[in-house]
Parts: sequence; C-alpha cells; structure tokens
Amino acid sequence: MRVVVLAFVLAGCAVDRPLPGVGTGVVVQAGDLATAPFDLATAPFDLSLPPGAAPDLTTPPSACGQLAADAHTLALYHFDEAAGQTLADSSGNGRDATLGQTSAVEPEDPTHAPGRLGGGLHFDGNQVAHASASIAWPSGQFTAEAWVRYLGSDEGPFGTAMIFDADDGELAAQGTCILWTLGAQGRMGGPPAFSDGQWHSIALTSDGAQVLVYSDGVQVDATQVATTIGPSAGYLFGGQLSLAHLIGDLDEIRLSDVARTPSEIAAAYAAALACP
Ligand SMILES: [Ca+2]
Repeated sequence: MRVVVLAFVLAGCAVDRPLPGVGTGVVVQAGDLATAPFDLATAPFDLSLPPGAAPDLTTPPSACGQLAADAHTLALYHFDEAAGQTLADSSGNGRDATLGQTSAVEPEDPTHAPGRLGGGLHFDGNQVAHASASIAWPSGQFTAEAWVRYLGSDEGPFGTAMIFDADDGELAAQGTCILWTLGAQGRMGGPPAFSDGQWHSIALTSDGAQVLVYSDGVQVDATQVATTIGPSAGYLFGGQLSLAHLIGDLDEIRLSDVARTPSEIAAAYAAALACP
C-alpha cells in the first residue's frame, strides 16, 4: 500500500479509480505516509511558525464573505465563538458542535483562533471538533464546503488531515491533494495549492452521478460515479478519533443536501476575496 500511495502523491495526486481500502468509516491509507521518505529540509512547510497564533479575542467576528444558510443547508459553522465548548450551527437546524470529544475542557479541544472569515479553529495535530447530530443524505446529494489552512498532520508535513469525517462521507487534505470518500467510492484528486500554508477554500459536491472537487472557487477534479451515502449519526472536524489530525486551521464549514453548482462555489469564493 505504501508504495502505491506514494506513487499517487508524487504523480500529482490523480487517481482514476476508487482507492483501495476506501469504505464506510475508513480513510484511505491513513498512517502510510508517516514513514514516507520526504525530505523535510526542503519541504514547503515551516512548522516552526506558530500556526495557532494567540487568538485575538478583542476583534469582533466579521460577517464579510461568510456563507449563508438556505433550505438545502444541513449545518453551517462560522466558528466565530471567542470562547467556550460550543460551536454554533447557523443553519437553524440545531446541529451545534463541540470542541474535542466531550464538552469538558480537554487536550483534544481545538483553539478558538482567527479564521479566514471572522473566527476560526486552530488544530495542533491531536484535536477534533465533533457534532452528535444525525444527517441523512438524500439520493447521494452532498456538498461540503470549508476553508482550510493546512500545515500538515500528525502523520507528517504531507500527511492526511481530515477536514470533515462522517460515517459515510469524508473530506481530507493531504499535501497537495484532496481525498474524499462518499459511500463506497473514494478518490485522491486535485491538486489544490495546500502546500503554501495559506488559507484555501475547498468544496466537494455530489449530485448522485458525478463528484466534483473545487479549490479556491475553481473545479479541479471530476469523477463520474454514482454515490450512495448512508446516514451519519455524527461527524468530526479536524481529524478522526485516533488518526489523520490536522495541523492548521479550519473555518466556515457548510454541509448541504444538494450539489452546490459551480457558480455557487465560485460566487462564495469571490465574496470572500472581496473581504478586507
Ligand atoms: Ca471538549
């Protein structure tokens, strides 16, 4: 597995078939890159920088460029909270999320920090946020949108970093690639420009027949595949319970029960760019 995965990465992360090992609740080859022979001296990451610079709690959240909720929004997180364990769901559906694995203060809690649009969450490589809310994905219709600043993962500077992980749908960054699984399908695609350590928007959509991946408002990958996505009893941001933990930041996550259109994705990115 390790040799195959590395070949994908070095080839620029295009994979033309479902990845082996992809399935419900399983992230492709997580951990395989932990021992990959990357040259850290030349890797385009500076992990000495404080990715979670002290949050500026005196700055009020900015609504500029933030996504809106509509009839297809299942959950929407701006992460504008300055403190506390609760991450408000702004969709009106009551799917609030929690720092860490429980509502107690714990080492697994990500940090409230400046985001791309208002507040965000910083993850140190051993942290998650979770929501216990259930979601049903109708007829394979699915969209996950997020802003991410990827600096690596607990698997290394090119490791898998989970952005969104539900029972039957996952979206992750890995070096210069996006990984996704929906139902029994999965693919490593892209590339987005994660390797510069800057904020980027990503989006994954499925209309039940085609899965599209977007980076910074532009479609970067397409897979003609029928997806059947089972219901989710809950979901995580920033990692799985024991692996694929993000080093970096997340902001502005929206989950929808429809395939957002290319124009919607592009407009959302353009709106963010227009913000100071
Ligand atoms: Ca907690």
